Amino acid sequence: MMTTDGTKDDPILPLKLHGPEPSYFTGKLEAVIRFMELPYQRIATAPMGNLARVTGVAQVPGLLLADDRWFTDTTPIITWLDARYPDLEIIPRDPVLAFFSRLLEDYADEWLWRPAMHYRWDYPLGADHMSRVLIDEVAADVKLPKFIKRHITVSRQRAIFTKGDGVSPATWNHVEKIYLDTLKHLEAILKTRPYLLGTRPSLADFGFFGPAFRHFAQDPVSGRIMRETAPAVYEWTSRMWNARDSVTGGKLLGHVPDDWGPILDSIGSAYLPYLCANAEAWKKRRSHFDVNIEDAPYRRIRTARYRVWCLEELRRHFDELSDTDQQQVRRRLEAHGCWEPLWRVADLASGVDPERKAPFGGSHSMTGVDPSDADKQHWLPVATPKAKQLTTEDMMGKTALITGASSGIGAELARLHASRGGDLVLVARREDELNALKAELEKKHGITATVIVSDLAEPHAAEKIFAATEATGLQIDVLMNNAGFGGHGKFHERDLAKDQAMMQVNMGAVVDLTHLYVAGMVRRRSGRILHVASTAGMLPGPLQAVYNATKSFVVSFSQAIAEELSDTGVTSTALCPGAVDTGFVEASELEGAALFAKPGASPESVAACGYEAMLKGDLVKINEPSLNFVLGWVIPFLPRKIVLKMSRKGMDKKS
Ligand SMILES: N[C@@H](CCC(=O)N[C@@H](CS)C(=O)NCC(=O)O)C(=O)O
Repeated sequence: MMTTDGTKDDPILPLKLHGPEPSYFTGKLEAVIRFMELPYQRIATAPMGNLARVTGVAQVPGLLLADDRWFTDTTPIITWLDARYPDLEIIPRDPVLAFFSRLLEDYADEWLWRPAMHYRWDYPLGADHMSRVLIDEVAADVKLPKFIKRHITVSRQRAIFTKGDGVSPATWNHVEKIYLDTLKHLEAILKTRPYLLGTRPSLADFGFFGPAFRHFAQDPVSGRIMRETAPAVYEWTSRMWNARDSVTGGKLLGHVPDDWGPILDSIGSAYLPYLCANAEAWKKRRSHFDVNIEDAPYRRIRTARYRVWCLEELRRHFDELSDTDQQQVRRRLEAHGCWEPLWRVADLASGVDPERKAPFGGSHSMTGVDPSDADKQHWLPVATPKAKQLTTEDMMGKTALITGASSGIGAELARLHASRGGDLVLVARREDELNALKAELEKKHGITATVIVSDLAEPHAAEKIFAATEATGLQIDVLMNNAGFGGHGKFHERDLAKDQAMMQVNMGAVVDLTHLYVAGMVRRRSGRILHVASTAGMLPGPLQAVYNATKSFVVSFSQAIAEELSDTGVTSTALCPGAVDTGFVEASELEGAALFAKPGASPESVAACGYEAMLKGDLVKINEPSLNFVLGWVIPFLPRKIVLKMSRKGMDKKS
């Protein structure tokens, strides 16, 4: 994979590293990529939910390879890169040294996180500085005044990462001691050699570099302490940023020198006991737990599933060693009090990455947020883009399922969709009519139409339709719930079975089909739903009591889900036509009703109006402007009794 001029020729390059500049783990991975001399570009990411949708977890960094694969979680990413470029020996080839490197990396990743967050967010100097930097990097397009964005950011970070992670007046000193001791121990090491395990950087260096560079060296309070008390660490931090395989050269030591003793002691007395308490809490499914660490009383620490996995990984790395290496590692771990806590908690089962897919696919974030909540992962309210207005061209190749498609508005909707190059699933009871429409549209527009014969009055009709489209692998991009019928007469004199069937078709099937198909649309973040309701849904209907109530249900249901779906790329539109010239009047026993005395709108014009409203993502569309005015501006201001009388008049039949 090396070209003759020394550059790398690899289809995964160049890399795109997504993460904000001040991020601990983004800095860690960036240093690895720089050392490996891989071409890359860093991209600030906003909002977090966008990254979560592609990586599966709401955390940074996310790494995009040039072959379009996304990676997440620096530990497995580094393992993967190390295997791809083995000559660079990021992870030492000596198995014992490799084990300790992983242990040190893990300690730096997880145990130094708390003091790093503490210095950044608990000191006003740190919080003030970093909230300014962070909102510009990740929340520039959030439409709020900056001081509010900064306030929300600081409160959120404290709630999750300091206070929510057990930092309190009672543990403050202990948390700071972790940092001060780390500086002291690293200073002693770095006074004797340029890198932590020799004269070239390796996994342990990159692990400690994460907190050291982006947090400790740069944040105002911890930075000042580092400059004043640990100049060798300060120098090493810059050296790491500048390290390049081709110029750095150097060698790794063959063993972990004794100067690592104090840090290994701290792993035994503090980090591993914390991991054990966390693992116990996870086993009991507790969201928070209390633990005393080196006499510091940590209370209500958030349980981190990811850190149960960290412990599992350490055990796995040990188990994978040869017998002699295991003995050597064990002796060293025992000497520093690490052996017993490594195994203290039996039967770990984090369930993180059971198929060992990392770094592909999401793991778990430290905030413990379920990946399925990924969309919510921005701590500031992000202005969610309105679902895009579609043009008719956008319908090309999109499949629409239309109920009641054999005639009237349904058939016209099918014709419209086909004329825009969209495929169809035509649903109705009358097979012959459906087949005729299928033949007509396939011939005329070269689209594919699938016929499903179904009586939506049957309770499980929607499930059967869904099973049929699933079985044939048909993805429904557009759902048009058009089927429906009415009925005339006084409610108490009508056949109840007819009204029950009407409720099933007009409401039950609508809810069922929408529920079954909307999930896939949300997942794909794209979809259109059109409900053919009625102006009857906007007022009670004496002599059509159940019908108007069913349409009122549809108008209400469609609007409510439209709001729920507002940030998903899916829209729901209720079309409310007045009288239309279809078979509806006959099928609904309405011949002679005053309202239908004059000719109604043509099904073509109503379908065109509804289809366009659906493309725009309108909430409610009334096809006639005059009706729109009466229903919106007259009826609501009239006394109810008068409205009912007017409505009844429209339904009265001349005898
Ligand atoms: N184990 C992960 C940890 C990544 C991580 O926790 N990153 C932090 C920022 S440095 C994050 O995304 N936090 C989520 C948040 O702040 O909501 C890794 O190594 O990549």
